[in-house]
Amino acid sequence: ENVLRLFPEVNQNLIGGKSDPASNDTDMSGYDEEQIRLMDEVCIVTDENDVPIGSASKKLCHLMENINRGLLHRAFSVFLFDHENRLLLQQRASEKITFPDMWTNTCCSHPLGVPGETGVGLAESVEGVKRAAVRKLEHELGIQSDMVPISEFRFLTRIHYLAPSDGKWGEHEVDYILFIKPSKAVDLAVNPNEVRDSRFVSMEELKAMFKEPGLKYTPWFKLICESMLYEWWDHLDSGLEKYQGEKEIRRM
Ligand code: DMA
Ligand code: MN
Repeated sequence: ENVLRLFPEVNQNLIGGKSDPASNDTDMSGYDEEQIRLMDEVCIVTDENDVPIGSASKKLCHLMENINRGLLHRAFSVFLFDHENRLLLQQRASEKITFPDMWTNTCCSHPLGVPGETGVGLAESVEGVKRAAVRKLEHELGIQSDMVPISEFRFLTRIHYLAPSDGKWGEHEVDYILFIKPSKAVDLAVNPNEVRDSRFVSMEELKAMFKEPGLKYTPWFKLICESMLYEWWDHLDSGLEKYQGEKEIRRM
């Protein structure tokens, strides 16, 4: 309730919330037209316990001036592996408004305030996030939905973190971590407005890549690499169950 009192722009309808005119006075000149359009997507605003309390535009949710006043939203991070247990990385497009050109995990985005992607309890929220993940794997990487069936995603845990991008934009999210090792090999048809480059890496190759000068990494990917990624990755083919479905939110 506190957060909602601070943000009259936040729509208290969880589903079907319209993008808020009040957030649209931010100067967007100089940014990519398609990425500006995507800033009108409706994100799920949550409290610190990931309980949905409203919806607001992606733009409103990613302005540091709002984040600094406590605005928090729901997100997901997909880690997709191939048959050799190599992880698919992407380099974000230069067109991205937040964290452009940085290397990161396979795909990240937000479940939207639409039927099917908004959940209230954990089980329902996980289902919503998996549907959003299928949608964005297609949009960003051109991975067909039948190559990444909902049943093959494994939800591990939620991570609550805050990270500035530049002075104006940043992230403050409860991020659902999803692993998937599709049973069928995926074909990529990368969307250049979203993704500048992509590559599959082994654990050793990723560790070596971190030492390469000139490459930048997203803060959430770094946080996950520094905490649990390699342990989860080690258990990809056996024993991952014990890490799945964690109820506690990890604060980072
Ligand atoms: C947002 O990712 C989600 C996380 C976990 C940072 P993003 O900026 O790539 O979202 P989108 O692709 O929707 O712009
Ligand atoms: Mn976000």
